[in-house]
Amino acid sequence: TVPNQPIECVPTVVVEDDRTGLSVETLKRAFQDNLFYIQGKFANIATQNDYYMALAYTVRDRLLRRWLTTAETHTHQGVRTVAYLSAEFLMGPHLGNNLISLGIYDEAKQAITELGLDFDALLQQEEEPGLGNGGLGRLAACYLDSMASLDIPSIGYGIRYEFGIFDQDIRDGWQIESTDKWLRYGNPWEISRPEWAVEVKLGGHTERYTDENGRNRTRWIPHEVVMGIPYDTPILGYKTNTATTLRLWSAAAAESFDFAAFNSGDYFRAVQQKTVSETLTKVLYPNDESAQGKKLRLAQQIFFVSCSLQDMMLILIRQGIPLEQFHEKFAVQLNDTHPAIAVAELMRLLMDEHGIEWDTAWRITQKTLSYTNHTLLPEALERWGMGLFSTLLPRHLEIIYEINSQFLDDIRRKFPNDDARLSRMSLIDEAGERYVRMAHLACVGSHAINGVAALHSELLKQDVLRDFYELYPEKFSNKTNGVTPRRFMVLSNPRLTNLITSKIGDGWIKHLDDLRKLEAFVEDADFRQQWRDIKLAIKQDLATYIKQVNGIDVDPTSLFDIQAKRIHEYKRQHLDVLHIITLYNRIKANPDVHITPRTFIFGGKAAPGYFMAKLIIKLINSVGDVVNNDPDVRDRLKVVFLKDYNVKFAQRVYPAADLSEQISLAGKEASGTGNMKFSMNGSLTIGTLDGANVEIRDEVGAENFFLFGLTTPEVYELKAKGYNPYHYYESNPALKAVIDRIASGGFSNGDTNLFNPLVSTLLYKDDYLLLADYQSYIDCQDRVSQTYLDQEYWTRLSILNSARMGKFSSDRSIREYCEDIWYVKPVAVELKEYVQAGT
Ligand code: GLG
Repeated sequence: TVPNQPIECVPTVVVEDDRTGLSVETLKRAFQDNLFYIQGKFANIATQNDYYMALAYTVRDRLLRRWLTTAETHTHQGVRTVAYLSAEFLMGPHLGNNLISLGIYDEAKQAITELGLDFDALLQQEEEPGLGNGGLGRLAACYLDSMASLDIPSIGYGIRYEFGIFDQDIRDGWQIESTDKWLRYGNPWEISRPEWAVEVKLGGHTERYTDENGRNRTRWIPHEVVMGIPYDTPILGYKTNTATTLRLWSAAAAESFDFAAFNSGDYFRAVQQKTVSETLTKVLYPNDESAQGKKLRLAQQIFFVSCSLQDMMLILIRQGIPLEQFHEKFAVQLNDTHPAIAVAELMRLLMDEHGIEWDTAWRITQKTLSYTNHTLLPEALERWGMGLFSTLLPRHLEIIYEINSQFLDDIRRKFPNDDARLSRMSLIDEAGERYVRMAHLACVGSHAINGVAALHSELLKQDVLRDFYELYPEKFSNKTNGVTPRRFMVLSNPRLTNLITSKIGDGWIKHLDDLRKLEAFVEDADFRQQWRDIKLAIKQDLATYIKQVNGIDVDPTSLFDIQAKRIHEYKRQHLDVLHIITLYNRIKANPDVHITPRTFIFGGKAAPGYFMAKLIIKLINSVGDVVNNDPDVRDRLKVVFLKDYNVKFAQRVYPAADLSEQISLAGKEASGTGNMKFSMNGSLTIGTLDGANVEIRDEVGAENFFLFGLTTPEVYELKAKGYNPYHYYESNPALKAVIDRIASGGFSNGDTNLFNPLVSTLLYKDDYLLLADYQSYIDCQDRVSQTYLDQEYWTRLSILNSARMGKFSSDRSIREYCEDIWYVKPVAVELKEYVQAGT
């Protein structure tokens, strides 16, 4: 069906019209047009969602020319492209961000307002695509924004989960999960491309055969074939013409009907195959930082990896580029081990499907792939039981065995007579039940391995990947995470953005280091007053929201102390709770004691099967019930758990914080990225020397950071010499009183069982050393309370925190990946004769 004459799709001269124009009048007309022709409604019966959709389509139209021109430019110039493979992309709502990137936020707001509608309500109407758990998925989203903004040819590949991360409700203090039906009312941002579908094989067995050239080859006879349908979403860079693609794969049955069954009258069985296939991309696994070894999860991984690699090959084949050049045209980044099966799959495709010899295929594979590790937690390191692996991926297992045998030979040559090393490094864990080790596979098959903060990268080399570092030191580097200031400042904090821009211009939005220019205004009392007024107004807004949703009155002038992130024992939300109870005990002992008023705000989801994390949520709410309602407290302390923390909500929360809690046990949090988002928005940090906190403190200066707790070497040392939490409990009366109040039912109406699992874990196990860090944390919090009393001084620190966060732009991270790992250069996209973004 290819036309004989190529059709000229891109007219050379384009007149601004209702699909492209950026003026208020044009936007209004376009909106009304879309309401009528796309939504099919007259205004009098249109719902809020219809209005949202009409606006979304209006904005999408304005992305399309940039998007298509980007793809065309890249194809035409034969550029090298970054393919970012990630099982999670936690994008957050698209509408506001696209308006910012196009530079028409104010125009759109005016247009919608003039039509008599509530613009903010329309932004809120968007169901965010929650296709990720937390930091890892959000990092992928920030990196797409930066790659587009820096004009880096790139594509994000992932999974189009029909149900993303569950919605969280709180009932009687407990987390209740419900299905995230984000696609219910349609998704205006995506375009499906069924014509580019590919097939993925699963199960079955392999066979040897001799090809027409007399070469021994392998073919895989699968048990099942599933189709992958790509859905594309444009990701426009900030005020540039480059729009990158997020390509998410959805599973479908290869044949919707099994015709044999259909003809024999078994209609039900005929349709069943369809249901089974589609299950593959139904739901995101809601476990942050834990690997669970479930069959469907492995199927999801091979599914999206195979679809993506085949897609890249088709892109080359369509252009007549030989696959021997694969590594020259694509730099494929593995976001954690979830896509690590790419090592075996790329080998398989090159050899079995395209007849390339092993040695060439192996060279291509290693040059193409690079691997980012995101965790040191042993429970998060993926390994797959041999039984499951061989049933689902028989051919990949053969390839992995061959890679392993050559790899082990290599180690034998470099480290003779070191059997312990061989078994530690093998791709197969042979101790007891056999497993495939995905991190090892990723390390062997990649040319570059990186951690996500300086400390984390060091610990990888010393600890988790030490043997690999000794074998290939040249592969290792650090790439400290970053976050996009477009979403997390410009979009979510317009008031602060305008103030900053009024002083230093808007260059900082693309060159975040420019924020340093704010330091010149620290001694300007007017500026400090404006800075404070803005923070107060934002806190007032959050207070209104809290009143609406939680029914709790909070004082916007109190210190907003926020911990918002996934709930996990290593992140130590319960250490924060121990502090709250400490203050409460002080009040109970002496109601007139001086207390700096504080509002403790928590947000975050717990993995549905993670009992301790869910109990921590219950504890926070139970402590809140007591503290918030005790007349002795006199409203000086308030505890709020905000339900259903997600990107949309995070955007409200970061700007409202005075204090950001980054209190993980040193050596456990790979980087953290919320720490960066808070600090950029002028929050101070209380934190341990963990993850990127270390670098944040280096940047803002020790005097602008509330540091407490053991360092990583001290943690190792304490554990080595035998840690006894009970000793801390016995010897610290304040700590004992806190634990006793929980244990004795002080927050559970006298029930001593409810929180017993938490209490006894702390007293007798305490893997995350809460009791060891308790006193240091409390002392530090007392310094925080003292400091907050001097508002002028606090404001100076707040300004300096923002001013010194330049390093933590994801633009900086992406530049480093481009230079050291991907070797990819920016490519300008020209629209010619056309309205440029942001003009
Ligand atoms: C991980 C880590 C975080 C890190 C994030 C992005 O736990 O510390 O900031 O990835 O690299 N699993 C995660 O969310």
